[in-house]
Amino acid sequence: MRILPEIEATRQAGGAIVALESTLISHGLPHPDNIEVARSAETAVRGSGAVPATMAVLDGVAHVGLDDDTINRLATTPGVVKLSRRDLPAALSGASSMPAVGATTVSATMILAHQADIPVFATGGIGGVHRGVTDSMDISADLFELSATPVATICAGPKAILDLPRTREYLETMGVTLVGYRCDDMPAFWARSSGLSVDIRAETPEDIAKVIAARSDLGIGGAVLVCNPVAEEAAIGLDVIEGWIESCIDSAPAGAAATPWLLAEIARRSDGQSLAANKRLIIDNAALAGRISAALAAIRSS
Ligand code: PSU
Ligand code: MN
Repeated sequence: MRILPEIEATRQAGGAIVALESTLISHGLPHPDNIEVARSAETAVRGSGAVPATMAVLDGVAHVGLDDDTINRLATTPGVVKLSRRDLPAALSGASSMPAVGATTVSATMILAHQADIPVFATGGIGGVHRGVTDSMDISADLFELSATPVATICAGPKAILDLPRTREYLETMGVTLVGYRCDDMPAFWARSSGLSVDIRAETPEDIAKVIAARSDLGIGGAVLVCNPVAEEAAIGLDVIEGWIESCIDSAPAGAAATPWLLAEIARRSDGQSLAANKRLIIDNAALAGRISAALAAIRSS
């Protein structure tokens, strides 16, 4: 694992750090929006008083914190592998026949963050139970990770392309603490509400940090999942989104390619409206995560 010196120093001083993922750079957003968002998310974390740690695997080594050249490489190289929990061993094996450059999903980023002792992580929207699950059994590894790994995750809800009621149910069954930041309903990524409730509403980053600290002190593993609805100005109505989804979901590929394909297709069908919402929510989640991480660091040092 290679940790940038600034991140290592912050960690040793008990300062605030926010982990960021890289699948949204390599597979979630088109070029050059992906570079712009990767940089803006890091700037937003800093603006909240924390240090950003964007994760990726490069030439068989886990990187905690990326320089500009590396972000450009992840944003422009075709064929970067999408790494989730199951893929990390091969990517980190050093074996010459294995794919050695990969972008990390929510699950892989949480694993690396936990190893690097980073308790807070920001993404756009989590993966979840896919529509048609009773045939496909397609459930994102993100959900298992949230149930197992103690890294608080800040998101704008599960992606609206998913089966949202079943995703909500899975989170409940697996004991993930679902916190709404100033909202009562679980948001749905591009939309501010899914119509499904969160477990608990919090009004401040400080209160969220207290919940994270309490879960951590319990030692039960698993995550607090913080849902931050996309800003009003960028939000799209769920009924509008549903039309775009229904018009293309039957053509989506199976497996790991499904989510990137649907995000790109819906960006096209929405004339960039979904892309604009996606960009905005990633940056806002990074900013909120920075404030939560700073509040958590204050609790830990008191
Ligand atoms: N948030 C975004 N865009 C993305 C993702 C999150 O705004 O592309 C990525 C995350 O890396 C998440 C992945 O883990 O989508 C989910 O993929 P899947 O459904 O294949 O598990
Ligand atoms: Mn899947």
